[in-house]
Amino acid sequence: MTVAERSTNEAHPVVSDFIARGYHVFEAGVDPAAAGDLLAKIRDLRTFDADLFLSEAQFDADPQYIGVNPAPGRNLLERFEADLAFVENDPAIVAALEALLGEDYEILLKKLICGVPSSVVPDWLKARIAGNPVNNLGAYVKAPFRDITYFYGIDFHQDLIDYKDREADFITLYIYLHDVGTHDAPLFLLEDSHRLGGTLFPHALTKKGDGWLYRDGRGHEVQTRQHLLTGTTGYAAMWHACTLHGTQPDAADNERLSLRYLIARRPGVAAPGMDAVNATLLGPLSLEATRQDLDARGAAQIKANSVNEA
Ligand SMILES: O=C(O)CCC(=O)C(=O)O
Repeated sequence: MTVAERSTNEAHPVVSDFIARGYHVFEAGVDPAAAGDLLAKIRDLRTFDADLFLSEAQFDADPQYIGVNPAPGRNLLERFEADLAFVENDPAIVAALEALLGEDYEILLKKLICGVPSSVVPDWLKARIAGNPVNNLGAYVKAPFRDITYFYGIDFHQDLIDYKDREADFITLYIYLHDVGTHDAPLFLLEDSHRLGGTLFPHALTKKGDGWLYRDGRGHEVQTRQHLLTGTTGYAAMWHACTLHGTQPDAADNERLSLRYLIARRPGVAAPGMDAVNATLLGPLSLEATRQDLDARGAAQIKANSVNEA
């Protein structure tokens, strides 16, 4: 890369937004018609109702907490590769990814996320998971449906949580496949939270003003502003792997369906945009342990949830 190209990348608004706030919203989003077409195909394949779930007796007969999320060979999006061009080839998205991650960036993971509405979550399950910080429902969903990730809310977390010992050299890209308002379990994102680098989950957050006071346990703190990601079909936003975000349980009658991508610099390829962002962080770029909320089986051992107080 030439010096001129390097300074162009560092000047890209996605890089300055990541440095200033820890995230970037694409003003124009991605093609809403293509998003709507994909949504219709997904809805033809899957009904998001109470039939998704195991019975309590079935679950208790053999609780499985690991291997209950999309993975290669068990990912609904694998059959929609061609339909994802509206995201992956969108010029604004591509330009932003190149500015942050350099050329030839790598998609680590792409999957469909469903925010499951309260009306379809069985009562026995609601009672069990009340107050848990991470309500990923994969463990309770019938095996054939585990090609999507199902959430009933998740407390503020960093996407670094799933990548212990990995550097925060990747971003998350989120696309809404339909309009998402305040009652559709929108993402809550804490501006400036990326500044403290990697910290252990659950995070030390105290509600203050229009945001949260966030401490890293190492002597630093930052006052964050809470930003609600609401928008219309094709809404697109990107954030740093250390940016705190979460969702409340979906109080609406309808599921929320979104695309979630994790995208990284390719090993050995220059990523001056991300390097410039990471040079501004106060804390570590990687962690030996990222969470302390689970027991050895992967079940919740802590009851605590900040985002539900937001
Ligand atoms: O979509 C959701 O409800 C939460 C998703 C999220 O925060 C994540 O996947 O990291």
